[in-house]
Formats: sequence, structure tokens, C-alpha cells
Amino acid sequence: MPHDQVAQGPTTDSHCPYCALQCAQRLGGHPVAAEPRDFPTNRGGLCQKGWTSADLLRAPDRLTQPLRRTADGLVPTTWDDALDDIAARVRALRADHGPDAVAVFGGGGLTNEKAYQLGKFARLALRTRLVDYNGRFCMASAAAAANRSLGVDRGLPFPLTDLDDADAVLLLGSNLADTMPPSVQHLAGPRARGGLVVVDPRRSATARLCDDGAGTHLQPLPGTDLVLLLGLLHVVLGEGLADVTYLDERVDGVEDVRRSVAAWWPERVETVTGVPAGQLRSVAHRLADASPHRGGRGAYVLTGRGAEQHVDGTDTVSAAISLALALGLPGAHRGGYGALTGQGNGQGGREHGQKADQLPGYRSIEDPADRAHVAAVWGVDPELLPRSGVPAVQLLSSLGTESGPRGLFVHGSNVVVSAPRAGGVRDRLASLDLLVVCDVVPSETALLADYVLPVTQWAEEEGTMTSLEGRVLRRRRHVDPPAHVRDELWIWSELARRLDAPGTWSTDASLVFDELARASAGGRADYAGLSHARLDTGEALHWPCPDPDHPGTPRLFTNRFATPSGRARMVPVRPVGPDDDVHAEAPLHLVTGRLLAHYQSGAQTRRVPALCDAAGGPHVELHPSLAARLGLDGAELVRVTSARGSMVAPARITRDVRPDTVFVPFHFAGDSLVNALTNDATDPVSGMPEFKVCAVRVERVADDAGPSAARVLQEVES
Ligand SMILES: Nc1nc2c(c(=O)[nH]1)N[C@H]1C(S)=C(S)[C@@H](COP(=O)(O)OP(=O)(O)OC[C@H]3O[C@@H](n4cnc5c(=O)[nH]c(N)nc54)[C@H](O)[C@@H]3O)O[C@H]1N2
Ligand SMILES: Nc1nc2c(c(=O)[nH]1)N[C@H]1C(S)=C(S)[C@@H](COP(=O)(O)OP(=O)(O)OC[C@H]3O[C@@H](n4cnc5c(=O)[nH]c(N)nc54)[C@H](O)[C@@H]3O)O[C@H]1N2
Ligand code: SF4
Ligand SMILES: [Mo]
Repeated sequence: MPHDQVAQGPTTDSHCPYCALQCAQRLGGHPVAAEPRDFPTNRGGLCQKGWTSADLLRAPDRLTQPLRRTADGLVPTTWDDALDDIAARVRALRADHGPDAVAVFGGGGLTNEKAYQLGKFARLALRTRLVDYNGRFCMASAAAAANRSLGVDRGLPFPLTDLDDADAVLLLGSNLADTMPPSVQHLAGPRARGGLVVVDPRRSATARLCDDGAGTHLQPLPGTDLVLLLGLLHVVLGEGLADVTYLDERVDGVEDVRRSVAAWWPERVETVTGVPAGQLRSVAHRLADASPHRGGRGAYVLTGRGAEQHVDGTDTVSAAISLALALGLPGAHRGGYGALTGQGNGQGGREHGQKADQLPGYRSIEDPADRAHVAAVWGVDPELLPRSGVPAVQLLSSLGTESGPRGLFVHGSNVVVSAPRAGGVRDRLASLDLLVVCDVVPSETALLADYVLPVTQWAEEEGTMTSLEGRVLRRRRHVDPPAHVRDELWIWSELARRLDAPGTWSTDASLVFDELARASAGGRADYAGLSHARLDTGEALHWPCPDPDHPGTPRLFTNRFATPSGRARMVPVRPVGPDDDVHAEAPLHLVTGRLLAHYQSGAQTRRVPALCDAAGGPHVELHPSLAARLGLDGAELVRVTSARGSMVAPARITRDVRPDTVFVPFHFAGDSLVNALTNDATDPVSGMPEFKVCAVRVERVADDAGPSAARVLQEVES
């Protein structure tokens, strides 16, 4: 039954359930609706997903009771029976194969409290080292690069509003006009001064913000951002544009980087990237002129997934950081480097222990002092804590294999749609002895589970989220969940009890937050001075916030970097190019990404009617010259095929994409599942898969091409 539940009060102030901009919302009315609230990041704006978010509460197929797989498929069961049987099966797997027989896959949409408790549940209740999460698909490369150069990974080490005053912003592989629409307000200043530079192989909505003199769109070959950045560094370091005082005082490794970019003169960069040498030079000069050391109002270098989701993503971000350092930007108050975090709690979700090698507060699970600190908070012997696990792609491909886990818990990810080489992931999930999926709706992954456990969603729960600028915000409950829906904190406490786990397992989010704060104390992401009560009385605060009187830290690196020496480190890097590069049988680059109206695997937004109307379903963006070669003249169906699989969707002919490239959004499943094609090769440093580029061929699908074509046409038409 569509369900619009009992409200807690007339209105409740909270934040959007979707992306990391975490726009402020006010929930109220009958039926419940969301309205924007003023907040620095969204300034009274919401995108269409935010405006329609209350429809999630009324999803017609909302999960409302636990389900168990039988010969007849998934059937309702009781919580007690489900939890008893899950615990018994975990014990049996553990007895037969050891604690790593059960693994955990988490999500960057979980609140801080849940992300923290999930890591603790994996280590203390399941005793497994195998826990990782979908942030590995998202922020892992930016995080790895920031850690090695700046000593800490906070996506934006400055408030987003700092962009307002800048003269120049370089956006590499971010389409924020579609992925965080209200954030476009903060580009108004740089655009008015002609200083927006967008690097994207597509003329995206964000690239179009450069029109009419507002900036420059560079349209490189996919997968060549690293070469482009080396070219910009070549010009900055070679033409005397760098901030030499800053480099002397604050940065190590400059000479190694200078040598490594010597051979990347602009004309050579042009042959690899296709970006004209003159354009590259003028962008380098514009960034330098915007930088404080040359009297500019400020310059920012920002990366999105387009530059990061590659096998050399970490090195690409390292080059972006080197460029920012060369210009004297990080910590300068009027400039910096930042990565635009994606998921609602993509930032907090990567700080508190659901990552394979991590304990809360960005502590390391291999470091003896870190283990001792967290074990003391958990009230256990440090020896009890497992060691590091493996990153997400490796974890997923090991499921059900001879030496791999036989059971998996999934909390907040729809991996059969969103993981690379998704066909293989589906097979691996099917081979498990026990798959438990907690979700709000019957996602494609939930439909494969042995147990589906219905959980609360944003407007039904208390907690905190940490936004893209490292600000800790309160998520508040406005409505009661459906009667048999439970909070994951409750599920973990019940399972922990049944598994005789040590430690305490509170179901109260504010108490779990207090414990998280203690566990993070003294760590790089220090939340020790925060509590629900403090966040309720004041503004949202930026971490680190080490004590209750500390005002929070909107800007990092103003005096020192978070490295042991306090100095930043430039890392010399070399381009390697895509793992699956074009060749005769697959002559086109496939790039994947997002549409404004849909979110991620689409599990949530494909259930919101207004968003389905707006987005119109899956499609393949291709250039008119390619369309002519394929004999297409409209929205006919095309088949896209890579070495791993194929998909079918209607063509969308547009000059916004390069003639050698096709673009497909990843929000759709079934026959239009683009991750059936993507490559699961990963970045050797971060474990991030190469979602953004692989080699494909495209063919027109004949009108009588059989069942899958007919199905796609039917879906698109409905
Ligand atoms: N509407 C919507 N908003 C979202 C989300 C969503 O699913 N839908 N998801 C949220 C999440 S988790 C994330 S991570 C963010 C992602 O936010 P973005 O990074 O902005 O999103 P993408 O569309 O994945 O990729 C951005 C751009 O990269 C380009 N690109 C592809 N290949 C390359 C390349 O080789 N080099 C360069 N320079 N660009 C390339 C694509 O053409 C695309 O326009 O969005 C968040 N916001
Ligand atoms: N080809 C391609 N693939 C990509 C990308 C790309 O650019 N191209 N981008 C990648 C990126 S950046 C990301 S972040 C991933 C995201 O992809 P996924 O990890 O699949 O993320 P979502 O689709 O947001 O899935 C979240 C699921 O959790 C459920 N959910 C919501 N709240 C809760 C909760 O509190 N608890 C629980 N248990 N469940 C909840 C939702 O209903 C949904 O089913 O996709 C990656 N995949
Ligand atoms: S930009 Fe992100 S946080 Fe803001 S309304 Fe849209 S989806 Fe929600
Ligand atoms: Mo993401």
C-alpha cells in the first residue's frame, strides 16, 4: 500500500536524501513534501530530485516486511525467524570456512552512525576482515591522491562558497550542472570574469556554462586528463607562472615533478588529447593570473568522476594537486584543490570504518596505536580486531570462489547495476550460500537475495551526514516508518546479540554518534567535539572538531599540511592510458555518467514518476557523423558491445559528444545496463575501477531484432 506516514510535527528541518551537496530541506504537509531551506551550499535551491524526494516515502513497491527466499521465490517472514536463521547460517559458514567466509558491502549513502556501526559489526560480530563499500567506485582515487600529497582527504578542504569570489575555476570531469545543480550558483563570479574552464569529452550542461565568454570548454579524448594536466604544469613551471615562494616554504618534490613534465610541451599534449596547444597555454595563463601570488582573486582546481574513474585516476588527481600547488593555491584562502564528493554521505562514509583498511576517524586497521585506541573504545582486546580486507572490485569478484567468501551482507548499494562488469557480479552473487540485502525498495540486487530486510530511509530516521565540504549535518526523522520496517542499528544489535559479539550495540543514533566521536578522537577526521545536541543548537560544523569548544575547521592547510612534515608533497606521475583502448573491432570510446533526473543505479529515482517523465529512459548519445555511418536518422535502437557484454538503447543524436565517443548513463538496468560493458580493471593505488572509458562498437538494431529489442522499445514507450 502506498504509505504516507504519521508526521512527528508540522515541519522538520533536514537535508536531501541524495547527493553530497546535502541541500537543506524542510519536510512538511499532507502528503509530505520537501521544500528548500536556506543553507550556504544550496542557498534556497533544490534540484528536481530534491523537490520530488518525498515521493520516495510513497514508492508503490516499498519493502515493508522481511522476505525469505523459498522455492516459490521471496516470501514474507518474521523478524525473529529471519534474524535467527541468518545468525545460524553465519555461524555455520564461519565454523566450516573461518570468519572470512562472510563479507560485508556498505554504502556512501548511509549515515555516519550506520557507516561506523557497520564497520564495527563486520569486525566484532562477524569477525571478518572482508568489508568494503561503494565509495571505492566513487572517491577512492581522489582520496588516495589527497592523502599522499596533502596528508588528509577532505573532498573540499574549504567551503563551497569560497568559489564565489574566485577569478578562475578549473573543473576536470565534473558535470555539476546536472549532478549538483544548485552548486552552479557558486560559479557565477568566475563566469562573470570569463574564468570557468571545463574539461569534458562531452559538451555537457556544465561545459555549456562556458558559452558567451564565461569560460573555456576543453574537449579532450576520454582518458587523457593526466596528459592534459602535465601539459598545464609544463607551461606553469616552464613559463615562470609558478608561486616560487610558496613552493619553497610549503612543498616538497617540486624538482622531480619539473623533470617529469619537461617532455609534455603543449604541441605534444595536443597530439594525445586533441586539445589545441594555444588553448592549453591560454588556460595555464588564466589560472596563473587568477592566483593570489599574481594578484588574482583566487583560483580553484576541482576534479569529478570523469577525471578519476580511470586506471590512472590517482595519478591524475596527483597531477591536479601538483598544478594547484605550483600555483600556490592549497591553504591560501583564495584558492585550492578539491574533489567533488558524490554520495549523500560520501565524505563521512569514507571516514568511519567501512573501508577495507580502515578504522573510525580515518585510522588505519594495520597501525598498532590506532588498533589499540579503537579497541579500547569498543571494550575489546586489540588482538580481536581483524586485519585489512580487499577493495570492492576484488571483493565482488572473489565471492563464491574456492577461497572467497560464501556469504555477503549488502547495506546501501545496488551492485548488480552499479558495479563494473556487472554480468560477472550477478553470477558471483548467485553462487553464494547466503546473500542478505538491506534496502528500502526491491532493488535489482535485493531481488537476488536469500533474505531481504526492509530498512528505514532518510525522513524516517535520526543521524548525521558529512557533506562534500566536510560539514557534519543533522538528518532528522519527520515521519514514522511503516510498521515492520527497522533501522539498521537495530538489525546489527539483534544480530550481534545472536552472534555473541562483544561490545555494546546501541540502537540510539545519538549514542552511536557519541561513541563514533570517541573512536575518532585524535584521528585525522576528528569528530570528538561534536554531538547531536551540539549540531541541533548551532550550525553544521566542519571537521576536525576535537573538543566541544572548538569552532570546527572550514579551511584546512592554512598553516601546515596534514603530512608528518607539515609540507605538501608533489608526486611525479606518468600517463598509462585506458586499460581497454580502442581497436579495429571496438573502435569507439564509451564514456558513462549521469543524467540530472536520475540517481546512481536508479533504485530510488526510477520509482519517482516525475523523474521518469523528465529523464525519458536510457539512451546512447552519439555524434551525427557516427549516426550517418550507422544509417540512423532518429531515435532508433542501437546495440553497444564491448569485450565484456552488450546493451541496447535508443540513439540520441547530438553534436555534444565527440565523433569518436559515445556516452551512456548508468541509471538503467535490464537490457540497457551499461555496466554489462564496463571494464573492471582498477587503479593500482586506489582500487577504483575504470568506469569512465572502455572500447566498444555500436550497431543499428534491425526493427525485427527479437525479444530484447522489443522489450527495450516497450519500456521506453511506457
Ligand atoms: N543527477 C545525479 N546527480 C548525482 C548523482 C547521480 O547519480 N545523478 N550521483 C552523485 C555521485 S555518487 C557522484 S560520484 C557525482 C558524480 O558527479 P560527476 O562527476 O559530475 O558525474 P559523471 O556524470 O559521472 O561524470 C562527469 C563528467 O565526466 C565526463 N567524462 C567522461 N569521461 C571523461 C574523461 O575521460 N575525462 C573527463 N575530463 N571527463 C570525462 C562525462 O562526460 C561527464 O559529463 O554525482 C552525484 N550527483
Ligand atoms: N558505469 C558507471 N557505473 C558507475 C558509476 C559511473 O559513473 N559509471 N559511478 C559509480 C559511483 S560514483 C557510485 S557512488 C556508485 C553508486 O551506485 P550504488 O552503490 O548502486 O548506489 P545507489 O544506486 O545509490 O544504491 C543505494 C541503494 O541503497 C538503498 N538505500 C538507501 N538508503 C539506505 C539505507 O539507509 N540503508 C540501506 N541498507 N539501503 C539504503 C537504495 O534504495 C539503493 O538501492 O555507482 C558507480 N557505478
Ligand atoms: S543537488 Fe543533490 S542534495 Fe541538492 S537537491 Fe539535488 S540531489 Fe538533493
Ligand atoms: Mo559516486
